[in-house]
Amino acid sequence: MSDTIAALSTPSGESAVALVRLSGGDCRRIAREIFGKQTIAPRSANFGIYRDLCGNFLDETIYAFFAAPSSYTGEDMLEISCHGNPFIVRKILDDLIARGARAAQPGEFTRRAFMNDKLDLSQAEAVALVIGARSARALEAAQKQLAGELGRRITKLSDSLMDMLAMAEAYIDFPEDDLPPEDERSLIESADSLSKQIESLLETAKYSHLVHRGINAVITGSPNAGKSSLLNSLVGDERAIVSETAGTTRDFITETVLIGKYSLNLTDTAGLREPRSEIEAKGIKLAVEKLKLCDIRLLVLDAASPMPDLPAEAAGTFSPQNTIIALNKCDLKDAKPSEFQNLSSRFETVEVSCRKGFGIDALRESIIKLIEKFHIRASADDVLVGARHAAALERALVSVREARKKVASGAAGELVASDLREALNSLGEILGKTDNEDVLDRIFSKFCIGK
Ligand SMILES: Nc1nc2c(ncn2[C@@H]2O[C@H](COP(=O)(O)OP(=O)(O)OP(=O)(O)O)[C@@H](O)[C@H]2O)c(=O)[nH]1
Ligand SMILES: [Mg+2]
Repeated sequence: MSDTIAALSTPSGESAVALVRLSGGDCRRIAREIFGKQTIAPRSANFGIYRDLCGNFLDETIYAFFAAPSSYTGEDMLEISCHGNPFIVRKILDDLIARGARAAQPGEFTRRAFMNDKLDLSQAEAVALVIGARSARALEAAQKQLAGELGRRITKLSDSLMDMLAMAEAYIDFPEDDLPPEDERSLIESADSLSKQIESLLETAKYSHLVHRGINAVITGSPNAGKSSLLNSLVGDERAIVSETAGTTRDFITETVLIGKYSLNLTDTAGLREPRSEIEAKGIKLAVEKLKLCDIRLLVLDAASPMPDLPAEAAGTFSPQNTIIALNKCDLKDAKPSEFQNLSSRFETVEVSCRKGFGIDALRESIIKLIEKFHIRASADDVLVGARHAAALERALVSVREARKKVASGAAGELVASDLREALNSLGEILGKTDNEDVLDRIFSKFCIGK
């Protein structure tokens, strides 16, 4: 019987309700002792006075008992909802430990769910993704993974590999026989089809981090062009200082904004020009560093001023795939958007006025268009592959290609089978069909306590 773990599953701090969770063999006994009831119907909400071991009143609570295996972890579980006061929560947790439970490690509830086959490893990882999702697209992808979609795709690939393995192994016992041409053809076709499917999954790894961590976007341009005004317009708040003094922004400011289904980590930076002071020089250096590393750039130009001469180091980072021009101050009488035609023929350009608020929605649309054209595949029915999955898929792909090469060159079935087995092992790692404790420790340590 597993030991019983306990943790606060809601954020610590003041709240209307806090949820304390337990999982393990002692849940039933602990619930009976605390609430003084001999029988507790599983899966029902019960009102109960929480009294500690010494009989002191701690709180009025609602609790629910889940009997194994019909629970999140697959073990007996107890959930106690108390008032969201950190002091009450501390007393309850101390009492639970005095009654024989122990404090849960980060991710330990989900780890137990995985160990008890309630979730495969990709689903367990998805629990953290669902909780951390900050955009509609990230949530869509995380929920699909939690529902087992990645697991199903990997299982399908593994099934095809097993068919191929059976075919290759059939000839291991007869080394003097060559693989019949029709089996050889069938193995090659299967290997090609598998490679294609793995490659298509791997494609999503190129942008899954953009979906989950958000797209890093930098606002850049000359001093006074209206960069901070644009950040404020997109955030919908007076977040950055706006002033008519050129060179106002020095340090960078990052805010997360939602644009369509996507989350953008939007950074306002210092205006680019020949610096007039040491502090401004530092700000510009930081701005250029941010520009070099970001995913997309919003170049703000003052439509009423001539085209500025931007430093080559910054200008060199712009391409039509990663840059949108916001032609600002189009409300001014002397604004001349047509003078920027040279640029607007190459870059997506939107005429805006941060002061009057026009063009901002069009800019949002252009940002979505650019993201979906060059950065994140728009279709929502793909499952997104994370870095750990991608590494395993890459290894599987190498083995499948190697097996194909061997079949084509008439190598012995044994050698082909060995590559196919390697590929199967690599795919197995994605779903956790591995007993590598280090991998599991690494995955679950990223969770918070109580998950
Ligand atoms: N007429 C007009 N003025 C604007 C517009 N947007 C910004 N401004 C003004 O332009 C000036 C500079 O705006 P900021 O947003 O501070 O410009 P910035 O690019 O962040 O400037 P630095 O931080 O100094 O590089 C302020 O006086 C703003 O009020 C606009 O759309 N129309
Ligand atoms: Mg500024």
